[in-house]
Amino acid sequence: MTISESQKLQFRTEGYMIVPDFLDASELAMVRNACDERIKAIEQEMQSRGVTRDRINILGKKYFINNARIHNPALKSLIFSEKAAEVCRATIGTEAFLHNEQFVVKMTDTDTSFAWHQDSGYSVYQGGAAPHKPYITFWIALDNMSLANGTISVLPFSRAPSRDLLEHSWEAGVNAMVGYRGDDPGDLVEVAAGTLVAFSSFLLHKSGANTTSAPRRSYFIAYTPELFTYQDSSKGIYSSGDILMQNNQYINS
Ligand SMILES: O=C(O)CCC(=O)C(=O)O
Repeated sequence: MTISESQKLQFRTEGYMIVPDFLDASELAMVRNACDERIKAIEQEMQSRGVTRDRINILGKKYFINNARIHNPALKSLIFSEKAAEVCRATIGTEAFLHNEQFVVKMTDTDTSFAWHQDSGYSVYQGGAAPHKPYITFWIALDNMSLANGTISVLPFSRAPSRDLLEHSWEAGVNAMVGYRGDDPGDLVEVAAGTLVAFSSFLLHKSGANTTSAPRRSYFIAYTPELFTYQDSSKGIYSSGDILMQNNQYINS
């Protein structure tokens, strides 16, 4: 897999780029299976506690499932792959540490949209991370993504209020952090399963509701060019921190 000059240019100027067929058929099947296992596990766990809401998870509606690699180690062959390092090299440079990985699942429901935000907005304004250089998010479509099933929209840097971190605040009505309240609808990203959308953690994005009868699954992996701490530095490093690339050398963790 090579990243073209025009993809790199789009990333630099607009904050994102699209890599079709990032996953081959067997990788796609492996990641989908891992996702389906985690969905079952989170549903059982919430049911056993008798809760229907847990942070931004809503039983039967939407799930954000972190650190799936701990239960499904096969995911590490993708997270710590040479091609992941290649995308990092084309976007954040010569150093890359795992920041976070999670499945984002929207079951059939019209209440599954996700408001405008930057990923670093969640890190800083909800997670308590210290200010940091932008990191890279890999948003990988596990299903064909469309307006109907709640794909993402991005607000390219050239139309955004800023290429830097924006202040985010919690909005109870949408059960999410919000970093943009303007009227630009953004650009809808309709892509096939297996496609990677790689975007800066300072890129505003949102996603719509899933109005179809099938779950809509995405896999999200983020890598950071430098390890950063919490604002309260006594809490230590904010990211997962496993190394993918150091000094431009891919490390097979
Ligand atoms: O709907 C999605 O898959 C995107 C979720 C998202 O924007 C995020 O997890 O930051």
